[in-house]
Amino acid sequence: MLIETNQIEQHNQGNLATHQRNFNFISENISNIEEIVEKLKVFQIAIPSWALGTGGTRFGRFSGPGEPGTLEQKIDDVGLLHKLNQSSGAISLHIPWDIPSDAEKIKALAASHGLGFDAVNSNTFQDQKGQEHSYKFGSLHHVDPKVRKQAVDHNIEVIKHGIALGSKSLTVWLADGSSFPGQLNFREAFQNTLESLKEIYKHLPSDWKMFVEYKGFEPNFYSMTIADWGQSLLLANKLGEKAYTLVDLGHHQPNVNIEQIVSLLLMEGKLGGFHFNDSKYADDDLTAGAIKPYQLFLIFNELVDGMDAKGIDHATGLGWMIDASHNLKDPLVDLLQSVEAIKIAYAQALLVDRKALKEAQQANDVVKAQEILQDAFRTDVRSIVAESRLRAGAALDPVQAFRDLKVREKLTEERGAVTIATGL
Ligand code: AOS
Ligand code: ZN
Ligand code: ZN
Repeated sequence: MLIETNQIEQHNQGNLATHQRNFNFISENISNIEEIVEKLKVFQIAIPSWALGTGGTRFGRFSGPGEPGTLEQKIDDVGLLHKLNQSSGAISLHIPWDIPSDAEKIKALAASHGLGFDAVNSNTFQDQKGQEHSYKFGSLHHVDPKVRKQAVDHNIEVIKHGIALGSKSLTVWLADGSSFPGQLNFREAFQNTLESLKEIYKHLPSDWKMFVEYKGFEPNFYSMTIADWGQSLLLANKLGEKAYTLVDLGHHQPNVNIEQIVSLLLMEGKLGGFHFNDSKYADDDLTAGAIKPYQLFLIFNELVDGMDAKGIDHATGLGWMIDASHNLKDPLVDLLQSVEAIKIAYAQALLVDRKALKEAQQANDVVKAQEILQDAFRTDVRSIVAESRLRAGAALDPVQAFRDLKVREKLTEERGAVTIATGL
């Protein structure tokens, strides 16, 4: 093991006095602090296999040292994250980038790190070597039934890999769309997509979910065939009860009220899960909470409110995942920061005085309602999140521990200084 339990304990010893002072201070003002700490402790955010390396942009890729080159190494990396924060208990695989040659072995390796398998992701946005038909003009929406069939078959293949690993959901994200007016018949593209998804849906095991991810633009710049939550919801409703909408925070135009979308999808029982990231412009895939932490809090505020109203378990009711890419920072550190930001937003949402908020809303007391939300958002909950980690056996300060324990240096020694992780 690259990080030993006693090293985490040592790290915690060094930080304990300060932590306890901070935690005791905040605990005094929160009556249900124990309940909040417990909820945070069990809340896990899955890590996508493609976020473990340096992504780059079309203008270049500056790969980092010690990046994972194999599926085994990717699982090891998520194992390291989980060891440090006990909050990243699952990995989300991408087929064909992560095809497991021996599912049982891969499962055992993951289990040795305490990891499970989150959603499996299909890829019909790139052509693979030896592939018969090209996805240049789309996949599930394609005008040619042969292309659609190839893409459907790929998704069925992905489900099979997922079954072998113990995954319980399939995420479908399509690059399908058009870049010029007139290129596509919108209705036919939508119908073709629906028919293709129906075919895939037939192959979904009964205890699985299908997540239909939408995206406003990119790689197509005039229309995307599943462009927004309305189009995704339309498909999910037509497909059936195992189909849900997946919200990737970066897939909206700037300033869209994502928290309202989340609230209504939850109300309809059609919110399947999340891809967390942050952005200034669109699909920038930056560290969660790096640009708009208040928005992240407001989203969690709606999540907590909506899930409690429906009796949905916070930890297991939805698919929680990060979808990010890294050009500047060490990917592992970036992921630790993202998980922390998500948990901070969740903790703040748990602090909201819902009874008082309801009363303020009923009384049209706008000032009070704003005060209630901002009071929660402006509370420094970092020691509460740290306490939940401490109780789970994780590091009080995962980023500091990562650096002090020289994790990247050790990975570089093991894997080499010039490495390129597979993925976006
Ligand atoms: C693409 O923009 C989407 O966010 C996808 O969810 C994801 O990044 C992709 O499927 C990774 O391959
Ligand atoms: Zn995504
Ligand atoms: Zn994206």
